Amino acid sequence: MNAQSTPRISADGTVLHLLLGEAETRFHAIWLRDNALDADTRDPGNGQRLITLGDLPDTVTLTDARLAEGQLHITFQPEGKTCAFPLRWLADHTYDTSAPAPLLTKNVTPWDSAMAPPSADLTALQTNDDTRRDWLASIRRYGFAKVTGMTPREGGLFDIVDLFGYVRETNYGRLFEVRTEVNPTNLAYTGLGLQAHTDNPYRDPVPTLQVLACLENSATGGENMVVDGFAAALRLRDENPAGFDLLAGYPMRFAYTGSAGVALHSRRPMIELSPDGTLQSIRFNARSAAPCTDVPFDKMADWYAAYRRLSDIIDDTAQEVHFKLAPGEAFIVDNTRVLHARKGYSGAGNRWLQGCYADKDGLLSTLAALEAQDA
Ligand code: AKG
Repeated sequence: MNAQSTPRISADGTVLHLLLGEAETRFHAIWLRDNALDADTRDPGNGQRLITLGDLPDTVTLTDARLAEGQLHITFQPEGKTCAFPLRWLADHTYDTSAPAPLLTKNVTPWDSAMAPPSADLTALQTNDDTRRDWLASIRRYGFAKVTGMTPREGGLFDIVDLFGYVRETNYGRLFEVRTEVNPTNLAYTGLGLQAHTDNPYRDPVPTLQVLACLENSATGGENMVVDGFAAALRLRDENPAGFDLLAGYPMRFAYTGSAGVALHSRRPMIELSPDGTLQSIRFNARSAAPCTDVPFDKMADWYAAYRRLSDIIDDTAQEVHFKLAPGEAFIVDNTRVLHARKGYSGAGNRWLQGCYADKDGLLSTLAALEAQDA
């Protein structure tokens, strides 16, 4: 079959064979009918599907398939309905592959201490769509980016969230103050060092983005570190595949009951995979780890060994990028992937950060819209 050859329909009419590029690919008749692009199937304005599967015949077959002007035209039976599919659209939506799902999606690149932090100036982000698109794309790729050139002021961190979406308010407020408090409701509000962690693992769903912006940082210490949790998980998998499977295969428990009226609990694995094996998220937070009760007795020792090794990998300076935020600087992390840490601080001077949460769906949506604008 060459590029212009006639598409072929299987003898029972349920499968279409089509040459796309160099390779022949198959589509099921039911898949094509369900995903038809015509105005009776999809609303032309908002793109939403107008039908349910119950509106389709029990058995859908194909009786005619031909190519014309870059489109595939096929006729569905028993409806007798002919629909057109752009070949480009079909190429973007093929599923006829035996390759296993990749461990990382295509827009994700793991990193270690050699990575230079992606960074952009706030005014440029607010005024230049290309800068904003590239900065958002680096958060999608690396799960982390810095912002410079902010005016150090209370609530200034919301300017960062305004670049792509909305704040996720929690029991810590719309924003939270990260500075030493007399009776802290969270160890983050002390001068203690904090091991690299993802925030709020005791929530389900977790806030998928976290922003931390610096207003003052004259104390000694208080540097920040970030660690790619996906890179750490991949390193564990290379060293100890069975340990990786244990952390991915059993739920961990996380809890927070540190302030009145709040009792947050979750039951999720530390390494979360999609059903077909792609790395989806990391939850790691020693402060909020609750007793693990879901690993069978005879696997608990191995589960702990894997947990200990993951913790050691996360603490390895070869995995971490570190920096000291200056007033007017901030960073954002993908809280489903990148862990953040802080060195302890003390002595003269002040350290004052403000933090807030937001969600990645809004960020990815804004990025996709900016990319579509360029396409
Ligand atoms: C948090 O608020 O989640 C922190 O880890 C605080 C980080 C810092 O103080 O730099």
